Amino acid sequence: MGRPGAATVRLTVAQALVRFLAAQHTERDGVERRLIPGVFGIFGHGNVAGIGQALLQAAATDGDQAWSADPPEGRLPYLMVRNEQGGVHAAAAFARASNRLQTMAVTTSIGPGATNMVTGAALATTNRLPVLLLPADIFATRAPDPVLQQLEDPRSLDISVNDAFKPVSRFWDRINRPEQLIPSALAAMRVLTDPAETGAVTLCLPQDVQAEAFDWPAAFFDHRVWRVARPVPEPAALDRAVAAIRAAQRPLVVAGGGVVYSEAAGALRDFATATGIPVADTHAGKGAINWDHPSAVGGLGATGTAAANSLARQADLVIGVGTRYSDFTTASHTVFADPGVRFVNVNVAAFDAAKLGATSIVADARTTLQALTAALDGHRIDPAYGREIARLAKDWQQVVDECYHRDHRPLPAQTEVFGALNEAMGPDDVVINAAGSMPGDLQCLWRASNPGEYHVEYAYSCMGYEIPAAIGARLARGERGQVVAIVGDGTYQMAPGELATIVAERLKVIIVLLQNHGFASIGALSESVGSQRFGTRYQMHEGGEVPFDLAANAASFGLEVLRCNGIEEFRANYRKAAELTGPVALFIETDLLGPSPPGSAWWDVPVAQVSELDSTRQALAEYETEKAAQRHYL
Ligand SMILES: Cc1ncc(C[n+]2csc(CCOP(=O)(O)OP(=O)(O)O)c2C)c(N)n1
Ligand SMILES: [Mg+2]
Repeated sequence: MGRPGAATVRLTVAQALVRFLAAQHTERDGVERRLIPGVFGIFGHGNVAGIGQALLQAAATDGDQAWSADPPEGRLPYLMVRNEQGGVHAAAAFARASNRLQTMAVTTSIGPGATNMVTGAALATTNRLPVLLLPADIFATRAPDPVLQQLEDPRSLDISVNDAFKPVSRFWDRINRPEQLIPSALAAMRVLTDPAETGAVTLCLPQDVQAEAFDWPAAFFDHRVWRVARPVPEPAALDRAVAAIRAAQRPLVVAGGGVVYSEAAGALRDFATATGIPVADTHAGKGAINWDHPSAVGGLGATGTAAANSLARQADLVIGVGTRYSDFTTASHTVFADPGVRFVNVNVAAFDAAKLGATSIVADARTTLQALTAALDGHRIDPAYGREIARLAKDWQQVVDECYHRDHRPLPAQTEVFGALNEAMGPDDVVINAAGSMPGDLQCLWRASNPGEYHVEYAYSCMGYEIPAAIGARLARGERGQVVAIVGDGTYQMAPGELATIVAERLKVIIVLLQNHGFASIGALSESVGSQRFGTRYQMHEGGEVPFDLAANAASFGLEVLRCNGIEEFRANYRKAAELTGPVALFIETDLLGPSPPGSAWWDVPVAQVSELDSTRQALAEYETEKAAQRHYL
């Protein structure tokens, strides 16, 4: 195919894909970048001869393997990870830290290498983060079937384990013939770079097809720029939103990740300063408004601040910007309690914009916030409402100070570790976390002055994200600031493997390893649903603590490890860690039982409706009381 007489280039499918990827760029606001500056991966028989050979040719032009988020045109650096899931998490974190304007590809072998990526794909898609997944696949010719690690489905020879990626991908294709790569690669790039559609993009590459040669039209490899749009609000939708905001007595903004990805933090601050409307944030949106801005009221919902939740309960208009309204944000549809509450949602994705029966504006966050600020010129909230916001925000900051400085004994409370970190870290640093009791504490306590400072993955809340995410964040940030990943002992035991990558690549990250001998999070949840912390501690079969030494385990990867006996030593060791040039872990034991920050909203986790246990029956009574407040927003 192609124009008759047009130039062609003879390459394998894998070589063609690598050359194509090395020529893709994004552009927004006049700045052009490489869309995919590198590839993570693990080789096996499915990709070593195809993609592996092609990457060798693309990486080894001058022997210089140094990482750069802007590699020379035509080059595609390769970085080996230790688990394919870690590769996808690192790519997702890289994309998040790049405001979705860049991401990484991940190459794997077939079978287990491929399916190890399914969890990472789900995380990326749930978080609306672009990642390009290149699992190898079984022979398209089927000549040697069943190949090592082939599933074999008697119903259809067309099924492989890679079909498991379909529900967790926003685009999925299998390249069974070389020429299919052209439309498929272009479609893949469109989805990766579309803020409304983005997520995991999966191109399955049968291992024989990867090595097959074909005459490609030379134009397939031209420098290509994907323009990342800033869709403008439709005038009528803007008018409806402005009218709703002008009519509201107690409006509240909910700032989600869309504010961050759109680089709309400045526009949000201007909107809040001009109108006085309070701004609560979600995990993905934290830092979009600086914590000390007069309108900032902190995290919203199940693990939110008393200030944000109190305002949400009485809000008559909620303006959701770039949020997907997870159950943690809405406190499982209980936190917006005014009977007449209405929503105005700004989102690039129509799916999210329409949630909660909203007046929706399907548009870019920055463009829309600027338009709203202009259209609302002169409009301000009632001064009494402003005083209430200031009082609530001030009261909550006092709670934060108490949580940060408790002097809890004999082991410190986790919130004291966060206080020490928050006070030691600056606007150029980033804190990373995803699962356990930590995200909840961080959401209501962490003082962030810009969005880059806070990287908590709480859409998929996936144990095992934190360490690989530190790789992605470091690669995206270059030398800038400290990258600090907070890792619980549960997460650590599940997935410490990418520490090896961190050491091998000499990436300067600080791992804060919190040991509490169990699941503080699920333990507390278990207690609240009447399940008595069953199965949430690390214990020997015959009872007693498991004698692991996670600090020694981390040190065995080649990391510098500093053991911290108490908060003062932690503070001193953080200062040391910041000075070191290589990766370092700070190890500290904390109290499994808290104390935790005061809760002010609910989370729906159903309790057994019949039970032999008093604890469960009691929890059921409480559950039913809370559940009564749950509602639809129509
Ligand atoms: C992959 C995965 N499996 C299970 C869960 C459910 N889960 C959430 S938090 C948690 C325990 C985390 O333990 P740890 O890292 O020690 O943190 P802590 O709760 O002690 O703060 C579990 C099992 C999850 N979020 N992710
Ligand atoms: Mg733990």
